[in-house]
Amino acid sequence: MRLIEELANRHRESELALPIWFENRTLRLLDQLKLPFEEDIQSIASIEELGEAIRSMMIRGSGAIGLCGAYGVYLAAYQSKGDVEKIRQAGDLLKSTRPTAVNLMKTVDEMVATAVSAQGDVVETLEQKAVEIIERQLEFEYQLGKYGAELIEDGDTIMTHCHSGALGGAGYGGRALSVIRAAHEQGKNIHVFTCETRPYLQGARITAYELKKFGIPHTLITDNMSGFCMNTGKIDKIVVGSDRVSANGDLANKVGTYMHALAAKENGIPFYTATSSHTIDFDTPSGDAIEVEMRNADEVTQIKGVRIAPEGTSALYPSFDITPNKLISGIITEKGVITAPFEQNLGRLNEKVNV
Ligand code: RUB
Repeated sequence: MRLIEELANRHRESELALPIWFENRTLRLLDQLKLPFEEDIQSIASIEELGEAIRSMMIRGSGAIGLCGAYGVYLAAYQSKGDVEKIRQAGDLLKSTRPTAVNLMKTVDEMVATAVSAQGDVVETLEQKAVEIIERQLEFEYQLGKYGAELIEDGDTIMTHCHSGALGGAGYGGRALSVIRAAHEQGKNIHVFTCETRPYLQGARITAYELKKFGIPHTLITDNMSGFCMNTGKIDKIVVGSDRVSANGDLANKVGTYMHALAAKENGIPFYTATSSHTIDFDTPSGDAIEVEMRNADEVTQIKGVRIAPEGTSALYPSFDITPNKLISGIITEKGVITAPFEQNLGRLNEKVNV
């Protein structure tokens, strides 16, 4: 436990906002459901509790739930004293929580494969692996932030959707906010329009909270205002995160993203997704093969438990939508910015930078 606890201490000293960490041999996470009004830290005692925290959106965002894969499988290893069967079951439980974000699946698979092939002590081997995954994801945030910031000009207003930030990632800025934070740290005078993101309000509750923390000027809009803002010249660029990018560059991201991308195309506004190579799913050929998580209709008919529609109203909540690659100007990754033709250029991702 020493290695993984020291990592959290180091990260806190580097002004990172951590979504999840180990402290005093206990897994802790910041309850994102209570933001921005309360910074409530929850202790997680079991893999079942972690699974429930992910399902309930207490911890969310594709990067952060990817980290849950590393922390969770290590927790199972620690508690079971390295029982590989229990580790595998914990991995399956975590993977069943949210189907769309591919990072969680990949991280769990990497941890379980490490357990299966471990030569020495399974618990120690998995602790080292978890630390490696967390460090790697953080490094990706710095790198993609640097590449993405090159696309941002002094004076730009950037629109983002949902929350693709530090608490949805490894602590620097996740994906979209790593680009924005890096541009701001470079001294560029930027302004951010954040869409509130119905029904869970991640944009209003969490993106606005982080932008305030980073000292980045911002304006909150409701999702249905984005077309007006684009059409009246208020937006220069759009940067969103990504829960999964298929091999041809189609993008699964928080529902509403597709609508913004259509309006961006119509108005000639560059539309970027910030992601990492780990979110590109080469096993999924195109967006129509991505499973879109359907959540409980109560989350639409109620806000924080308060009913906003008549009793008995039926509602639909697809948690994500698919933006086809033809609407995407570039995919910002830790290896550079990928542009069309996406299928070909994503395929060369491992070889080339800035294709
Ligand atoms: C979060 C969401 C974010 C993505 C992308 O979904 O859709 O826009 O996670 O951001 P939820 P990132 O709140 O349902 O988990 O790529 O930074 O994760």
